[in-house]
Amino acid sequence: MVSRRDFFKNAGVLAVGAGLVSRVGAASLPEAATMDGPATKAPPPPPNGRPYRPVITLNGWSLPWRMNNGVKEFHLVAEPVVREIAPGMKANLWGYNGQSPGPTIEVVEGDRVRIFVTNRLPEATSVHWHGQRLPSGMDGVTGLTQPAIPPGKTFVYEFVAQRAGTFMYHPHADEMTQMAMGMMGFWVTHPRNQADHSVDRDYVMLLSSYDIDPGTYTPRVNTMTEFNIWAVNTRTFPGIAPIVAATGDRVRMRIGNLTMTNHPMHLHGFSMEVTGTDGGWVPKSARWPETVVDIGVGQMRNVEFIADVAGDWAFHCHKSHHTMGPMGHAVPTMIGVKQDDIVKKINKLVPEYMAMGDKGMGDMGSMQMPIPDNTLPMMDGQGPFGNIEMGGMVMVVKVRDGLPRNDYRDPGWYQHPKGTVAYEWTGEVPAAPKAPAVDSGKPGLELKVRKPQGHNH
Ligand SMILES: [Cu+2]
Repeated sequence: MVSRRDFFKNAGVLAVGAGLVSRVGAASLPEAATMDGPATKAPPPPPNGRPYRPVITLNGWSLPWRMNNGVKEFHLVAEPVVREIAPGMKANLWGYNGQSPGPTIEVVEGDRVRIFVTNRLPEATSVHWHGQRLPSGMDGVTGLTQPAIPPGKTFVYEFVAQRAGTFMYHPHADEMTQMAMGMMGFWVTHPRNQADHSVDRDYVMLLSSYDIDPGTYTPRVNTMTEFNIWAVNTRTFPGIAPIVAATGDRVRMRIGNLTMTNHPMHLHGFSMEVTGTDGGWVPKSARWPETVVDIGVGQMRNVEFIADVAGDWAFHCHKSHHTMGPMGHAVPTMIGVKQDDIVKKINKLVPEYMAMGDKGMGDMGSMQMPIPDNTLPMMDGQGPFGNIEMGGMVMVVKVRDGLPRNDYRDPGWYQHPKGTVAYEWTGEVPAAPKAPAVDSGKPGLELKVRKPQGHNH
């Protein structure tokens, strides 16, 4: 038996009395659990209701509930939060129950769910349950299906989780502001039959973006497309927890995109398939192998792969500017430009001016240059072989032999078997094959290319 107290303790959750909400509602509202840090909290098995295997929210947690006459009751609190986006940078955001993204809500297909939403923001809000089948009046669109939830008030949503799958929640009130401020969360409805769609490890991650000037704390909320922070569960690399799996595990990653652009997510080392979307499960016969899955704006994708090769494998957005730290937009290319003298001159006028790399940007991470306070590490993930030279939407899938089933701890860096790491060649370099000779002939004539020998493709 897990007592309610133990449940909260095990979940690493600080329980906060509902009395903070309102005296009248205190007697009937479930506790509003809250979270104070960005560490991943692996949820305990469900204390009551139908069984399921919980998902792991990277750098996040799942919201506890109480059972009330067979109804699962949750309490979401929309409120200002402080989120550590990566070590060295915190942001003043809006979120739910202490963090951005809000806690993941996990239920089982067929559950009747009641969600109390308390608004502690300075403006009205609502919650839209993205992807759910529910009564129209529970869909959370301010003005269209309900009045907005004014500051200080609590509304109730109630519906049956009809369909197993992957969903989100986010405001449908002043959306541009509220989503730019980090208001979003995951919803997973587990299948009634546990054997359906079962995997060994099930991770959830929301892609979000922010526009926060280096040295400041609050996002610009009128930015439309030019965001400068590309985040996974409101964290950036190297601040994102690893995706841990045992060799041979079937791994699912449920990815939702609440940014204003698409993200082609690329998995190294494995082949993955889209097994579901926010619209439902993809039939087996309709799946195909990919190493890059594009997640469009507002879309959700369940991707699955067999983690059959041990190692440290990158999983990242393939837009290279989404794997950068806090770059500005107005940085000119400086490759090949000798800057030493000019930097000294500029520094007399602008002490904090930094030169951008003249041999590329790869050396930015290792520069010991002063950067403004509260700025993301710039391409500064330290790996076992040096600087990883990426930030933003980058994760590491860590596959290890013989990991216990419920072990999600960071196993450290992969120990490569002898002879399996790329290495510097110090011997004689083999002669590079010569390019085929080209006879350019007269202008306007076809190029004559000598046939390569011994190759026939
Ligand atoms: Cu991207």
